[in-house]
Amino acid sequence: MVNIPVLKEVTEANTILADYLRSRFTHVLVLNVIASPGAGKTSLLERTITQLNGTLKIAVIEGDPTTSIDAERIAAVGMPVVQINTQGGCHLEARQIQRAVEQLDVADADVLIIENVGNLLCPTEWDLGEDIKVVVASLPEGDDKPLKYPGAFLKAQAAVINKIDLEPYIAAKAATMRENALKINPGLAIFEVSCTTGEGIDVWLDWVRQKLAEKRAAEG
Ligand SMILES: Nc1nc2c(ncn2[C@@H]2O[C@H](COP(=O)(O)OP(=O)(O)OP(=O)(O)O)[C@@H](O)[C@H]2O)c(=O)[nH]1
Ligand SMILES: [Mg+2]
Ligand SMILES: [Zn+2]
Repeated sequence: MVNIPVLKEVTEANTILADYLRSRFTHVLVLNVIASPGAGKTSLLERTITQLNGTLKIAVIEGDPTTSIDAERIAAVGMPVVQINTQGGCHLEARQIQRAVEQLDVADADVLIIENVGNLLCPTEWDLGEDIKVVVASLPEGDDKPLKYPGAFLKAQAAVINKIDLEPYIAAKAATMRENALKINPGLAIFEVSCTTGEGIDVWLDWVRQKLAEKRAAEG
């Protein structure tokens, strides 16, 4: 029980720092991408970067327990990227984002995408100063995931249902996953995509453009 107030203090300090970061992220749309390991976060980033390239400037922060494999994938498509290794830690925290943005030219970017550590539970509880949490859930994980991990779906504004190219081969159905996600959060914007074939990515990108435009309009 002794640990509970300590953890609360840590998350409160995190929230204060996240609010400060958010106040500094003017003119740039910040997305915090949350998903279980292997759902397709990096694949979605690669697609997003490649297809927005030339129209919007993107910067990326990669969170991973140990390697820089994902950061190398992002660098390979020509984007500025900073890797955070959490040394086994299961989520990113605002203090890590603060350090990462010191190494990125965020003021010059239109969209900053943060790939959180692969984990559908605690990343949801740690504010990184983002504008929007995006949850990625892939169909082969099972269409009941929104019901089993409601927190991520409750706090997200958008849910990307990935790997729909596999639907003919598995029992899970995109329509059921969509229904389950909406049961948890009726306000979710839901995108059914395949990062492998590119299906559905255009609709997702239109939404990102729209959210950036809305943020800039609100800033005046
Ligand atoms: N069939 C299919 N495979 C996909 C799709 N998107 C990603 N994958 C595959 O799924 C695996 C994991 O994709 P990643 O993008 O690395 O997933 P991630 O969520 O970034 O994984 P971690 O960073 O390890 O948590 C890779 O083998 C991808 O090629 C898709 O739309 N369809
Ligand atoms: Mg990844
Ligand atoms: Zn954690």
